[in-house]
Amino acid sequence: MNMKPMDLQELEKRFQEKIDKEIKIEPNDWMPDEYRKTLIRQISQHAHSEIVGMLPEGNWITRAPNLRRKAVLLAKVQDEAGHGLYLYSSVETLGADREATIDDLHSGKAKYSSIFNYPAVTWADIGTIGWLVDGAAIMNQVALCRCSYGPYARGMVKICKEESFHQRQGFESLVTLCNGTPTQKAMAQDAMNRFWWPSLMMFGPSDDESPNSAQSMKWKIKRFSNDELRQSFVDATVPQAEILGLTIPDPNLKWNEETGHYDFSPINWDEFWQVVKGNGPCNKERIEARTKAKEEGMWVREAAMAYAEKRALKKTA
Ligand code: BYC
Repeated sequence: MNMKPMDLQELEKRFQEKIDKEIKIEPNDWMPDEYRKTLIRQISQHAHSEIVGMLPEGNWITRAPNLRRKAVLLAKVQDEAGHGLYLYSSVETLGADREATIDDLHSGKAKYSSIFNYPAVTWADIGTIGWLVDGAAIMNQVALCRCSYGPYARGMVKICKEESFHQRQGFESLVTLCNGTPTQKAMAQDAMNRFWWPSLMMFGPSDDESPNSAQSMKWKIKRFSNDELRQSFVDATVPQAEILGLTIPDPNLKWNEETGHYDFSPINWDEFWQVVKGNGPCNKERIEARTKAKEEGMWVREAAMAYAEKRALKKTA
């Protein structure tokens, strides 16, 4: 844009004033390029997480232990697809091209949540993903319902309603396992042991290692810091683990009377960055699955485009 520096400063000032007054930013409003870029980055990565997140659970639909569990899991995975689609639409309102966004996922340029690079190896993993992974996701996403960008905030309201159902279905599934045979209980504990730390990593690097946080908080894209949300998640989840009779795999987990929070051990950030950089247990498999789905679905998109063109031609004729 050909604009004098003063004009830009004034626009930025007015933009920040709007944010400070809690007025939502809408797609046609003026916004700083960096605000737009940050949102495209975060919302597209969020969309990718929903879509890649369908894979570990989708793998269990055919192996669910009964018809009720199968129907519930099928509906949950379908919900995740819906979340991905709302979020891709929300990215488009910022002027981003959906196909290019998806290509960035497939080429490894765009990130998606680290958690989905861990395998779901037993049925207990499915309950645990619902309980811990969706639980962590809600903790982060409830705050995003108040994000300064209107389309993202509104999309998150519906997503959060569904996520909270997901979290409860996960917990309910684990209640059943934990009250089952000793083998079933052990299976639940094993899932807890593998998913606890990766769930804490979902909130992102600690605040002093989070390059995007300060600006995102100022723009009210983020309302709470990564560490604040992680702490709220730990505080909310420990009593739930007690109800299930599961042990959290952290010898240093302890209630702190002074802070009114649980203390916990340091996170293995090396593992986190390894997974984010593409070296987690399932990164390769996940991207291959998404790329294959795109290739195999190409004919459907081509047919839909051809049909749309034909209809448009008929209309003009
Ligand atoms: N994994 O400066 P920071 C779900 C990256 S899906 C991978 O703190 P920011 C579900 C971060 O992107 C829910 N990368 O960043 C689906 C940044 O790199 P770039 C997913 C991560 O953006 C199916 C760098 O690290 N939820 O619910 O201020 C089944 C530095 O971080 C991660 C969302 O996507 C990670 N865990 O804060 C079941 C929520 N953490 O982009 C369930 C929306 C950080 O600069 N996203 N990075 O190259 C957010 O709220 C924020 O983007 C984050 C990170 C809190 C995740």
